[in-house]
Amino acid sequence: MSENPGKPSAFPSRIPLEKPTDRPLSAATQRLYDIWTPRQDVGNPFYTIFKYSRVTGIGRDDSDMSVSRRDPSKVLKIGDTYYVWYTRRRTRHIPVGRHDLDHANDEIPAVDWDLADICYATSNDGFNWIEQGVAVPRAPKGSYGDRSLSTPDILVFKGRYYLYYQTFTTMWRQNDCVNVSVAWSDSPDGPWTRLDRPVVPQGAPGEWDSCAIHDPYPLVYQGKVWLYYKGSPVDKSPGNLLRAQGVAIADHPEGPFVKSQLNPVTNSGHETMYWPYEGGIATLLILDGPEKDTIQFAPDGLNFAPMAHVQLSPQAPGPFCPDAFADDGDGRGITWGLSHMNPLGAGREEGLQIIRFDCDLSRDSSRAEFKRSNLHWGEETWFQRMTELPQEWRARILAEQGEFDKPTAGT
Ligand code: AAL
Repeated sequence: MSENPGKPSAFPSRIPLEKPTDRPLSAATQRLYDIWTPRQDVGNPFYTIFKYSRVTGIGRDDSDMSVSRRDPSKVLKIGDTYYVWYTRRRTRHIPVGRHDLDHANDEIPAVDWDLADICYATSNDGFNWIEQGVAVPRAPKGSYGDRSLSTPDILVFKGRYYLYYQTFTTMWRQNDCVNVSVAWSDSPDGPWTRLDRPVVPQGAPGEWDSCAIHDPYPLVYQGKVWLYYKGSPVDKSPGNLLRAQGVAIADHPEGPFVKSQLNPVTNSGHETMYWPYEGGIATLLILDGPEKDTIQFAPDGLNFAPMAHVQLSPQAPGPFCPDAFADDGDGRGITWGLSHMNPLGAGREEGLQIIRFDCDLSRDSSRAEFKRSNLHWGEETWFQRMTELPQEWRARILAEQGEFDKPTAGT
């Protein structure tokens, strides 16, 4: 109790678990109760750190071709075997890049996910994988989906398997404009039958998803197929919503899909993953937007709220999520999955590798090691390609700081 009854005592070292009403609270302390949790990171079920492992079979490729394996699907466990599907490009040439498209052709890819097929691999432990080969190949030349199939995800619905993927026809389009199609099979090992038509169409001109329907991510929720996706507009100029996620819902995996009127349902996230959590849906938003690197929760699958900030998020993650299609209102969460890594860092994409991430976002695990904060990074982090100050910037900064760096006031 404070010595001076009119003056509230200092904030206690042990954080009250209920929001205090007997004292003024700063905006930050109010957020501790209104947005985050007084239980801090260690007690936040939506907080985790991520730890990464190289995997065999679908990781680093030592062939003499230019190979990229990327954008892994959710991981399924069927019997004792894990399955994953992913984009695989295997070409003699590296991609020319989106600014040199004139030199792309039927042999030379435009971008890293051009001239690709949907491949799959199996594993007994999630670390050591065996590439089984092509699951869904591109369509015959001259038909829908003949250029590239990429960025798959998997759905199991009423005993049948469905693979959704970005479907590029004729040529990779500037701004990565593309729609999503589907193939189905009665076995995870195929054979697969392509539907050869869009199932989630692009938006109308001027709409937020008028250029691209990317990263299809199906779950079964409220008795229907909920397909979350990244949308992007044709016009990428500043001021346009460039990275956001929407959801399209259907009674049947082949559609028709109806886009939610609340779309976009996230305001960030170039990459994402979603998982059922309790009776709602949780998501991790990655890379782009004001809420990047946050884990969010929507009790209705639509209205997401940030629940935790995280660091070094897995990129293009596909979690092992055994209840992704259970629709039992009791989502248990996730502890691992696969993601991809660009060994060259951002920019040049000449061949990505699949890696494994582990975390603790499960209601059934308790792994204190994954609830730590205060992470310190080693030298290779501070001085890697994306984080070391380029020499040209050092020269520019030196040239400008004479003007910017005023003498310290009062000295
Ligand atoms: C990925 C995904 C989509 C994009 C490209 C390949 O990270 O967002 O699939 O088209 O990049």
